Amino acid sequence: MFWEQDLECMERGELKQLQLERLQSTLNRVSRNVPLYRNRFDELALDPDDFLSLDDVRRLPFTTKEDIREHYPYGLFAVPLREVVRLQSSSGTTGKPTVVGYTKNDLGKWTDMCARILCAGGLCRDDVLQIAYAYGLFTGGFGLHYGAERLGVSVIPSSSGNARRQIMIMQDYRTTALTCTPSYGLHLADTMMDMGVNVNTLTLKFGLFGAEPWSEAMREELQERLNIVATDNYGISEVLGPGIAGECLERNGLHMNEDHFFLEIVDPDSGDPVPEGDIGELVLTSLTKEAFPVIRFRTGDLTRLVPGDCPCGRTHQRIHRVLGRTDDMFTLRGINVFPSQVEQVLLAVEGAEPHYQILLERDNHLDKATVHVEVSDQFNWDQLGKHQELLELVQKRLSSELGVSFAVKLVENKSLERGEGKAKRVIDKRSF
Ligand code: DLL
Repeated sequence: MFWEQDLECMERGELKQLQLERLQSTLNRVSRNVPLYRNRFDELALDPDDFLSLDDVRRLPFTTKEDIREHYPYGLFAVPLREVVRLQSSSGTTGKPTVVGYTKNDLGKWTDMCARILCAGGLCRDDVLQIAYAYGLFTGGFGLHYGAERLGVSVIPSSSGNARRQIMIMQDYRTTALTCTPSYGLHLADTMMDMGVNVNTLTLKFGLFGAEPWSEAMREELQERLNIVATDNYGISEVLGPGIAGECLERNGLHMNEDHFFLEIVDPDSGDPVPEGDIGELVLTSLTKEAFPVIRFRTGDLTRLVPGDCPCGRTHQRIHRVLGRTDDMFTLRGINVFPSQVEQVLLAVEGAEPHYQILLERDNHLDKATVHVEVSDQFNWDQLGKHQELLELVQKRLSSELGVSFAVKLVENKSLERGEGKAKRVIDKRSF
């Protein structure tokens, strides 16, 4: 039922003390080893040894994705590269990369945190877990893989894609649990129907879903169609990857691994803490990371604290499922995309204008994105070959630069609506 009961059910006062000690040691480490943090502390005349209470965190400046990009690739590492044993990257970051590193100790902790999430989601060593997240630079596959092995689960590293093969594996290997994005989970349910597979003949019991926004309605659909108990888990590569927070079987909010992270919910505009229980931006500070600790990292994800004790006995604070983003980033089939990345690609293609609109839809439970791109005013619409050539070029570039495929539609010059203020780049018709 628990992976690390002593830590997961720690008395709150004791937990706060542990957090404070770990915060002090993290602040000391970053101020010694990371010039960005050292300079910021110096500018504000802050001494890490002066942090005597967790509330003092508010005196520290925020860290943003922009800071990480500016110090690409290794500028924010707090240990020499020879101590780093793993490198991973944020999803969809080919255009704007962020690289994260882990020491041997970091990997051990990450593994435990993922084991915790999987255990909270119902798994034990009797289970057979199919991991249908991508393995590679994306943190989903490897992160959960190691956690599952540590838990003693039988792991099937099927990775992402090839839905029919996934279902064949599910039948033959007697998979009892599935982990992937919720949209892929529904796609697998659809594929099962196409293949005439009756879900009742399968051995599935649990589904652990994350890496993209989803809703309660989607949970119900997944539970019903796959005949499983479906839980939500949250992660972000800049902070760790999967394993940051996850639901227990109560399915009423995600327990944050507070012995490893200090969490704040702030007003995205003012940066001030919101009243307890109000919606705001999740800000995370590492408490145990060695290679790549982050201080007050603005995740861009909107959520709120879930009040009250959880009947499961875990004392770690729960957060509500992610309710949205503070920026225009969207998640497409689990891959993060910023409209500015699309813009960069368009700017590099002759004949395409950087006036565009991205339409997001859900087709058969799979995300579909269509980029409407204005062509230059000299474009000759009568030349069919040219039309096809430009379309294919934009499509190819988008998929190779962003790591996820888009449909492309060329439209007349100046045909997309020009607003007074901010251009509306993304129309999201998916319902979460
Ligand atoms: O998506 C890590 C992960 C892998 C989490 C597997 C869970 C399972 P990134 O690629 O850096 O990392 O994307 C992080 O995805 O800021 C959220 O906007 C979104 N996201 C992640 N989990 C959830 C979730 C991985 N459960 C970004 N609900 C985050 C809603 C989520 N959004």
